[in-house]
Amino acid sequence: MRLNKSAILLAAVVIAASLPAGPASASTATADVPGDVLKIVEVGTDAMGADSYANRNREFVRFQNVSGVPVDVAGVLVEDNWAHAKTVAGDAHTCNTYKIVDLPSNAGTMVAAGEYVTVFNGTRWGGNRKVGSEYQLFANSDTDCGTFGQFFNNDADTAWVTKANGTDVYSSKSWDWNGGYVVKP
Ligand SMILES: [Ca+2]
Ligand SMILES: [Ca+2]
Repeated sequence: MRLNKSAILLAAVVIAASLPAGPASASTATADVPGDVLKIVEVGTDAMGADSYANRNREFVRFQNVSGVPVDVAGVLVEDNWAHAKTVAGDAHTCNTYKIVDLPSNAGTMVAAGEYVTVFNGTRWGGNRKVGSEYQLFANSDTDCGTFGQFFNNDADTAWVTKANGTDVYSSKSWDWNGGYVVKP
């Protein structure tokens, strides 16, 4: 059968209009709106008492996959304001930054919908682990970074969760001295 051009064009329009909005298009949409994908839900800004190398796990950033679909966190950066500025500027730095390369109890780097990732600045005997719906990662911040490895300013700073380029921001949380040890959005 031979179709004329207008009939072919009409058929194409009908097919395009009838494509279902499935998971593929949903994930594309959320990827274009990073703020609706990974959201910071809590930041540990100040260890109780004197800040030391031993209690630097009291500094942490916890974020949640709020997109409704699995999200690949390979290359995701967790940084303070100083390191974030350097990343955006393309300046090399090793302090105050953590890049996710793998996840414990996970064959890859996909975080399921609703799950949490917490990056602690210290270490843990046994290393990274998954507890319930939370991945716990330990950055082992160097003692030369910040104050004994504690680098989120207690008085005012910003925690950032971004893609590897730094400019695609999933979430950020700023604080101006809050009188406590953690801040939440
Ligand atoms: Ca601090
Ligand atoms: Ca303190």
